[in-house]
Amino acid sequence: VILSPQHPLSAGRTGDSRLVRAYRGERPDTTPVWFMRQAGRSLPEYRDLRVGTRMLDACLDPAMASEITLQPVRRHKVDAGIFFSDIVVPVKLVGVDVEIQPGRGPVFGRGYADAAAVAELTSVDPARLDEASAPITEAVGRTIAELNETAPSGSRDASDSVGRSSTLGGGGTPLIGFAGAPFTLAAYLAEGGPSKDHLAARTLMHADPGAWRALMDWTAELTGRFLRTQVLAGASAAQLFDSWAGALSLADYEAQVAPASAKALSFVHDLEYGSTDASGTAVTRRVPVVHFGVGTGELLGAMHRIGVDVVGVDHRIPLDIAAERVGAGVPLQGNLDPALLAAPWPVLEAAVLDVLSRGRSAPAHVFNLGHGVPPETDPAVLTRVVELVHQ
Ligand code: 1CP
Repeated sequence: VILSPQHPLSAGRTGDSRLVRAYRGERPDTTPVWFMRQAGRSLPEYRDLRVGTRMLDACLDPAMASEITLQPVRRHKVDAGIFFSDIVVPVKLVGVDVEIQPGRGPVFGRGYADAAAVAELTSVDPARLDEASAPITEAVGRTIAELNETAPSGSRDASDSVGRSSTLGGGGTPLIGFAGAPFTLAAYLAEGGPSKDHLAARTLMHADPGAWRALMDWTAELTGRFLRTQVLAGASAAQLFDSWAGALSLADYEAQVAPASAKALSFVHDLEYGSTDASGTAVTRRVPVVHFGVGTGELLGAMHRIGVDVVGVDHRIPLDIAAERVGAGVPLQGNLDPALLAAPWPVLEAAVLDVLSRGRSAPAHVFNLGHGVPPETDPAVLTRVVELVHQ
């Protein structure tokens, strides 16, 4: 499927941005940077806007979701926006009882930890999501309309030898779409809410492999459709968050989880756009996909093998070691320890430079944190980190 001519990738607005170039393995003029959870509670303008609106209502209000997505781009001059939403939004949109409780996270009306519960859940056709996705499509559309006009200065290489920047309609900041990977979503669904060890999901996968496969299959299609909607509406890259995959052994990950994650990504892998390569020859490219998880040092190779372009790495494993584990030729994203955002500047500065230096072990590197921005973070520190990375 070829993306529409108005899509920022097809229209040449984001295809040569620092972010998309790094995601396809090139080294742009400077390392691109964005932060997981860059939108949200660390920003006073976010806290102001959210007063009186519940989290999932904010996600489904296109004007609000778009504004929140844009806030950190305007403030920090990061190289990408990440769509303001949540991994449980598609579950909510097909009518499942779920809310996001402040300070806790997603909480379901019940847990889905046995065959009967899973059968009830999966009786809802995931294709119904497409009819309910209008708020997502509209929020992404509003967001890219503004992002098209907000390229951080120099974010496209001015010295492009084939003059693409000037011939293809100017720069724009890419929007990253995202979705939860089936396991991370299933960890919440099985438990009925947040948990530390995701025991209900890990038990179900062995206690009732049939029910587990049904749950993973359903979740994969639902979350894959959510991701596809965002890309069709204008996202220039996609990130699959398997935040809790680090709770699994490599064997369980490969046998019980990886196939469902690959199925989720099949909903975006067929989306293509026309571009030109460095010699000016016409090429067709796929939308770049990043795969991230927490505590996944042992899983990095397997997480790459499901068929992604970029592996996101948390702070527990240095990028040079991660580069060895994923194998040659794979761009990496990460991995400053979020705890260091509250450290004295000289300590933080040294840590940022260390991440950048280790990132040179990979063919390309997108600077990020090892996990999300802590809510108490001073936003001025994030802006300063962006400036340092860009220097
Ligand atoms: O009212 C609030 O501010 C609630 C806090 C909040 C926010 C800002 C939640 C509840 N979700 C979000 C937005 C969100 N969720 C984004 C926004 C875009 C950005 O990064 O700027 C993203 C990417 C997510 C994805 C998400 N939700 C993940 C994967 C990423 C990660 O952090 O590992 C997960 C695991 C969730 C579940 C979730 N939603 C919210 C919370 C507090 C949690 C985690 C709960 C837990 O610890 O289990």
